[in-house]
Amino acid sequence: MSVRTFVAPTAREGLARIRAELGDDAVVLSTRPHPQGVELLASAYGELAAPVEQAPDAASGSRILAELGRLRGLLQNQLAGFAWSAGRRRDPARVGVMQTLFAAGFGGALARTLAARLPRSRTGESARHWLRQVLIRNLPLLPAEGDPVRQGGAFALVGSTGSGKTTTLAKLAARGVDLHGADGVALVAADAYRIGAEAQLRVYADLLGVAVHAAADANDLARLMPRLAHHRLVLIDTAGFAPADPRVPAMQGFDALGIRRLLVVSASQQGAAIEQALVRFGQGAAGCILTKLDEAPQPGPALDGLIRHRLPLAYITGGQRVPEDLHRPNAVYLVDRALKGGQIATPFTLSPEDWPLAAGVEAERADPAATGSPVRRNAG
Ligand SMILES: Nc1nc2c(ncn2[C@@H]2O[C@H](COP(=O)(O)OP(=O)(O)OP(=O)(O)O)[C@@H](O)[C@H]2O)c(=O)[nH]1
Ligand SMILES: [Mg+2]
Repeated sequence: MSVRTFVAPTAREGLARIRAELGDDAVVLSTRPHPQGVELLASAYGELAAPVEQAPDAASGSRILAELGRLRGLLQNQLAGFAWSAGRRRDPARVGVMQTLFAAGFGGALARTLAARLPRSRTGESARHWLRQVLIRNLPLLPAEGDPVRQGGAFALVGSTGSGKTTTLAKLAARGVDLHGADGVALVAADAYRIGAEAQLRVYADLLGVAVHAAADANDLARLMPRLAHHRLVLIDTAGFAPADPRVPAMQGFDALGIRRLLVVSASQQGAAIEQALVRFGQGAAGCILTKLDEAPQPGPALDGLIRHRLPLAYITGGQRVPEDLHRPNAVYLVDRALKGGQIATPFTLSPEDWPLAAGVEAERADPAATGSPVRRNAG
């Protein structure tokens, strides 16, 4: 079977040429953009249907298998595209929900789940309103009475390197001093083996007038904790690790010492890095602190992770200033920030003409008349 390549200024002209040269029943296997317009791969129907005349030898057998595999890929590509365009025609509101979420950096798993739950009656503005409300309702927040600083107890700040643990701990400590007085708060540097880590904490402790202790390892920490029991709030700074670091699971050992973990996640990280942090550090954590919102043009991936993992948000931070840049989370603000992030034009955002391509229907791109006007990317 021979597959031929045609290049034409438009898909329509390409199809006309294919028909002229290969016959009316020629099969278009795929199309894709080309600097001169569009490139089409096509085969005459008769050739496609032609039976294999002789038993193939081993070499030609594997060539046939390879060709069949390629054809299967092309076909899947086309079918995915047809499904996309059928879905878009049948249910533009549902597709619009997915596009809004993708543009804001939310992932496919959550986008598909939410789009599937969009009530039939919701379209246009009403669908956008529904999406915003669903995100707001599903973003888990620690209630005010569960505020770790107000409630008191021992909390270890854990998370990836540089996520903002020590700076956030200083902000929490300042808040703790406001609520419980300097005597009510103690700090522990549990990453004492790192040069400068304890010194960084001591600077904040001195500024706030609170006690600071160092724990070289888990045994040290176990010995220290009972001695700090009279403090209303004990904040433990830990060393940052990459989520895949083999030392991370040992942090679950804090639980046995009565220390609750607060996962510190930078909102400006990639979705995949946030997901790893949630999976590796977040198991059994009491809550999450989302940092660096001031640096995150698209906090969508972070909200996506919190919603899927049901990890409640305790605080957010939006700057380096201690103690000013620490706030209790507000779901309306965060969801609106995330959806607004979807309106930023970046080279990483899919544009309307990329959507069918991403779904596999390159053919539609070349012939917009066949599908009607493209769905708006941003539902704002
Ligand atoms: N823009 C911005 N910067 C922040 C925020 N929180 C922390 N930082 C900065 O991020 C950098 C790292 O902060 P640290 O608090 O040292 O982070 P860490 O998690 O303790 O780092 P390691 O202990 O090395 O794992 C510092 O320059 C902080 O000032 C924030 O909310 N916004
Ligand atoms: Mg630190």
